Amino acid sequence: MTKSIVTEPSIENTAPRAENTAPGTADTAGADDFPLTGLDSLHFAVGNATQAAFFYSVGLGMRCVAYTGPETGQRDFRSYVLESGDARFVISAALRSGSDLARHAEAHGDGVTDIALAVSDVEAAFAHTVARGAQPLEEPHEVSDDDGTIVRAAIATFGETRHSLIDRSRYHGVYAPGYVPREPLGRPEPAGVFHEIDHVVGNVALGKMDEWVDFYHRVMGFTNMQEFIGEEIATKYSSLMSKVVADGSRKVKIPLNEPAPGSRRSQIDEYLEFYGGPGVQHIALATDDIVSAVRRMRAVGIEFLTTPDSYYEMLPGWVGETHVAVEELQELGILADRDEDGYLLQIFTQPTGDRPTVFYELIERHGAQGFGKGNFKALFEAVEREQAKRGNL
Ligand code: TYF
Ligand code: FE
Repeated sequence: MTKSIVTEPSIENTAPRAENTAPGTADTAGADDFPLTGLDSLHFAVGNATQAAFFYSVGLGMRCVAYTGPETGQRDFRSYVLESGDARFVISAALRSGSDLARHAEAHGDGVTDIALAVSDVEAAFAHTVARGAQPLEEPHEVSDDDGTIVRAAIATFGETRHSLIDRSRYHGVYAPGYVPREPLGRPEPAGVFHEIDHVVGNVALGKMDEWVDFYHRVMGFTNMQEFIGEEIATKYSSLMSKVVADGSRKVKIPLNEPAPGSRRSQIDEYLEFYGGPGVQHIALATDDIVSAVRRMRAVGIEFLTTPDSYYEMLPGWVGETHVAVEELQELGILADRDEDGYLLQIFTQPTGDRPTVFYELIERHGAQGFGKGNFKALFEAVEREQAKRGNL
């Protein structure tokens, strides 16, 4: 294993391969579980990390904990680490043109470069995925400072997105070598608005969803979750198809969308055009108190999709009781859904950047393990109203 000093943010995922095509499987023998312990972090390449960090602090109630940049000896980029409960975002921007980081921001707008996975054995995880056809991006290596050692590697996934594989069990510093502790920005309240990442959604090109589902099955050992948007729902109103893959422990859940051919222009087509290819579409943030979360976010100017009053007239009939009165759900625009195991409350922001690409979901689960199937119609109608306002429907 090679050693190096700070390598973050390494975002290039440019080795030649067919556009949007999941790599084939070199070796499917053996059913060893991919040894995944959870989501380590989400990494963003943005045009202005200083302002984005402020947005995530004030808008999403995250706490800035670490920083690297020119003042700490990092001459090429600034990077802010923000946390909320178990969720960690690393937000980076280049200081001059020409780097991979600058190119990523130029090509895609602000977006996710890396869905970093926590693993207990980086070398085993890397060998496992590469043997099954994953495209290697970074060989396993160690990064160390006085606070310990992080082991990391990376493989490619859809578009220019990567999965870093990270073991930080022997690291005790604030985030990683090269980073220094940083005061919170924007006076965050002690309890954030969310405590973990519930799921991360990828948009892939027309006809590629099953290839990427297959990639997660064969390479990562993920399995399908029940919820999916098939042709029937797609042609009726969603204009997209979707399947959900998850690791064995269900800690990492990745719904994958593709556009559904039809008369309307799919919201996924809109994303693919403006993002410049496949990538992360939305990040669902798990909260224990969606009502307070939405109130706090609305108070600082975060905008959500709107839901017509007719939705709330129908709601009690099929969802029944939740711990929040329907009037309060309606006031805040929160959606509700129920399945055999319980109910969930959810809401979706408008795209949070300039391009109609990345947005956020807040989700409060009370038993239900789905993704809000009962809301798909109302949700996709709301998305399409916004798409029409942008002239993209
Ligand atoms: O993650 C999900 O599956 C739900 C539903 O463009 C959804 O949040 C699916 C596609 C989409 C927006 C929401
Ligand atoms: Fe979602």
